[in-house]
Amino acid sequence: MLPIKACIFDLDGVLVDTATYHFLAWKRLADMLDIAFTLEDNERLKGVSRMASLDIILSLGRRELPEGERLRLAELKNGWYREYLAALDESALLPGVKDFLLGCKALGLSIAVGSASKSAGEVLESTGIRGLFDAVVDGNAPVPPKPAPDIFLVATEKLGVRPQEAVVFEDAEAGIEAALAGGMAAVGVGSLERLSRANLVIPGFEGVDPAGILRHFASKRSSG
Ligand code: B16
Ligand code: MG
Repeated sequence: MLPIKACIFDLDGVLVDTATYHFLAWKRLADMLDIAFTLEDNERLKGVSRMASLDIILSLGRRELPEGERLRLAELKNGWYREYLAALDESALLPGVKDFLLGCKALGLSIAVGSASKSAGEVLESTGIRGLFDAVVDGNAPVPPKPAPDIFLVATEKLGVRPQEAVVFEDAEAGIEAALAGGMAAVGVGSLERLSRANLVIPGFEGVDPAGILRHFASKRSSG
């Protein structure tokens, strides 16, 4: 089995607390449309592209709308989301994230971002971590969205590693499926119940040592 050489991080909900902002903006849209939308429903939107997220909300309200109107609503939500981003700074990094990223680099691992968001570049700049990454692949890449593995596969190509040499960190079921479909190891960041398909689940990065993650996968691989 191949050793781990790279870590690929999802952005929203893994590195940065922007998942809350996505929810608040979608909730505002759902309220405007008079569609009931809960935090539980929101789990289905995590890691999913903007238009696919809108379609999930419309299906909750059993609505069908023409393409032009759907585009207008998605743009409205994005405008509200970007209002939240205007206030973003390093304090939006989730606990332990900066130390974990620096720890990966100290171990000689390559690190990349693999996000479905078109605003990923701006979020990385505002939170001051853009310069740490060897590669960034975001929702502007012309590839199919998660759960297709392409966003992460492009990241491994940019890093010059094979998929089997990479670990993906994800908070969304769609992202875990994408990593596994691409032949990468998947670490769920969040609840074990929701992310049970992952190879390993951690609640967050606080107190987590990247060397421990490497040891975990090294022992799994040597025991087959
Ligand atoms: P945007 P990730 C995803 O980012 C979010 O989880 C998802 O909720 C959002 O709809 C998607 O990005 C698209 O974002 O509307 O900004 O292009 O978790 O893959 O980093
Ligand atoms: Mg996410």
